[in-house]
Amino acid sequence: MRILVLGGDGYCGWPTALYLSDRGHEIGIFDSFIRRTWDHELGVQTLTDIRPLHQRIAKWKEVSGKEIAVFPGDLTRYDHIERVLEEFRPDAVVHYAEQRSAPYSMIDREHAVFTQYNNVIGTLNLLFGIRDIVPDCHLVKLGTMGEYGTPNIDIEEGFIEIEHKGRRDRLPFPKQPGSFYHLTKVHDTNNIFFACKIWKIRATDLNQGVVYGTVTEQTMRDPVLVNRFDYDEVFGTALNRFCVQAVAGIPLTVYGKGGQTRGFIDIRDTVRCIEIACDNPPAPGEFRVFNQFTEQFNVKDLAEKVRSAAKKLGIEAEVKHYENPRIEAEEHYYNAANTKLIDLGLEPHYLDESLLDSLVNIALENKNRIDPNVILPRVTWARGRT
Ligand code: NAD
Ligand code: USQ
Repeated sequence: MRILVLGGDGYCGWPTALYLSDRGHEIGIFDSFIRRTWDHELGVQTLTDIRPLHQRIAKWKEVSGKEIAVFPGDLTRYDHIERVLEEFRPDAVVHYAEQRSAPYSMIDREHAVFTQYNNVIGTLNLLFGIRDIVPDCHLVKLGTMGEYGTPNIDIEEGFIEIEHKGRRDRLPFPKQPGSFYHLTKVHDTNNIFFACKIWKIRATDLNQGVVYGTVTEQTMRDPVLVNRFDYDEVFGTALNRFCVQAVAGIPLTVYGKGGQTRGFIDIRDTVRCIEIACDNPPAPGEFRVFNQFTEQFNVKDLAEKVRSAAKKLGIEAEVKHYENPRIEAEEHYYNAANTKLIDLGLEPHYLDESLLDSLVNIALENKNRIDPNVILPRVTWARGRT
């Protein structure tokens, strides 16, 4: 297949592009590199020493013999994506190209507006581009488990059968997102669902949980192929952050009571899920939703797991409950369905000791790059950046 990876320079996009290239697909990467600019804006750097995209691509060609085409461009500029769809003519577009940090979207009005514009308008441009240029192309869109929030009922995969006043229907599962970022994913979902209905576009919305890990079989082949590993308060996610905090000697930052339960997924499963979605396209006009996570954890238990993994490596880490910068339920029911990708062949990598060891070891190897000043939370939901 010819697969265009939007956001292919990012944390999920780069290993996805390599994995799909390795599996014999023809890959193009479309990216504006704005993610690297946000690091400059925030004064942070990823734990790992990521290289410029042209170096990454050249090294991949050297180690695999495979070419990846690069299309610099901004998805919020229709002329940029129009040109690439016309030239590359993808069979599938994997859309990762959004601002994905909840705290970034809560910094202030400007960052909230930027996030909503970047994500919603970018996806809308893509939908028009697919309709007009590659109508049979399969849109594989990254959504988030956070679209559902934490309802007091089981979470289904996108839709729920409801009986109301004696009548039944299959309706979109209710959405209760927890940040202006998470809200953009709900807006995208509505726009994509509508476009499928009226234009017969085929789309898969992957509601992904929090991703952890950094290494895949392909990124391991050379240090130049190394992936991002964010640990700062804005872009770092729970498990990855805890591993770095253990090594930095900072008490692990459990927000509030720590009963917040989320779906989690290993980055090696992220790339496989994308392949599964591409290999099994929906029918024209079909809008389908898969919940893309493999296990549920609450953040307190996750921090404890990291603490014991660090202990085995001779590191004494402390787990601390910090005042929660977010407004979210800290103790709640959570039970989300995730069978559709498994039914299509996903064999999950579950979080085990060896993976935790390897993550703590990556943090140890890069200890000199850890900046302790960017770890504690400063962005609050109530007041923005303090
Ligand atoms: P990332 O920030 O590392 O990568 C996103 C990439 O998209 C970056 O390279 C960035 O430069 C690019 N980009 C952003 N806006 C763009 C635009 N307008 N035009 C062109 N390129 C643009 O993020 P990630 O962690 O790889 O996440 C990828 C996707 O997966 C996002 O949509 C995110 O919401 C979703 N997701 C991520 C996680 C996670 O834990 N990382 C979990 C669930 C869902
Ligand atoms: N949390 C802590 N301590 C920390 C960091 C986070 O307790 O140091 C808590 C948060 O309060 C939250 C949970 O851990 O309850 C998850 O936070 P996170 O920062 O790991 O993840 P989140 O903000 O939800 O966002 C990440 C990605 C986003 C993706 C989402 C999937 O950045 O792109 O959409 O995970 S999901 O969580 O399923 O919505």
